[in-house]
Amino acid sequence: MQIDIITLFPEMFAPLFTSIPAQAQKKGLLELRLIDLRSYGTGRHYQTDDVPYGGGCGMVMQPEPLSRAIKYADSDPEKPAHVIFLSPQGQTFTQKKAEELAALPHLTMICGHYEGIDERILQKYVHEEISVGDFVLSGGELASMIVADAVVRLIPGAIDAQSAAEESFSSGILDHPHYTRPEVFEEMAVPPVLLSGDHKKIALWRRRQALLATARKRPDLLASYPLSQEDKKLLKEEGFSLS
Ligand code: 9D3
Repeated sequence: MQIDIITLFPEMFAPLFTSIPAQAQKKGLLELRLIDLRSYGTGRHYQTDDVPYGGGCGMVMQPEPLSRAIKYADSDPEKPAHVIFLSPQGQTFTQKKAEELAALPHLTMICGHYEGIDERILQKYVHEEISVGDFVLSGGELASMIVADAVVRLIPGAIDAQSAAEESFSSGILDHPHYTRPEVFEEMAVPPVLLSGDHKKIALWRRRQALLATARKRPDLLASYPLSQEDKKLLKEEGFSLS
């Protein structure tokens, strides 16, 4: 998979050269390109922004440097780019969207700054606008890293097969609690079932804990989760009323 990120701040992207995204690049599963928008700027000062038509405060990112950068990113007719603009006005990013994007061969993400980008870039080049949530960031860079990280770990081979299987099995509910050594930490013991060696029993306990944690902390998730009869019985026993 190829991911391009068009940005005025390529120095912000250390997280994508760490951990799982770094390993995915080393394994050849991912080709990540940071495209420095400044180098597509106009004139001796490589200008990339200008004052807004109609007046008002702040600056708008000019269309020409962006179109030059997008054309560079999307120059292989064998691998057409799906172009995303990170924007507070986009659809909110979800795991479902991450799965959709991970199936594509080529993503190009545009990071905005200042008041935004010239509308004609959206009109002609952008396929989709994505937000990462209803809060205000300083620009699209952190948002693009969130999208890239969530997508990269879904590329087959990027995380180990067992983690991927467990994650997919339990997706839509929260994780169960985790414990490691020591057996007693500051007077708190590890739940004995985890020391029992009974793998069937351990799996059941973890399922129960995951469902309970979800009911307690994120009841909104349970509403759209396909609970089995067994799951429902378990939650009722614990005093959760299900609608
Ligand atoms: C100062 C301009 N603001 C007027 C209300 C609008 C605005 C434009 C651009 C506010 C923030 C930004 C920068 N944010 C992003 O580029 C962004 C973002 C976000 O702020 N929140 C959640 N997801 C995203 S994706 C890109």
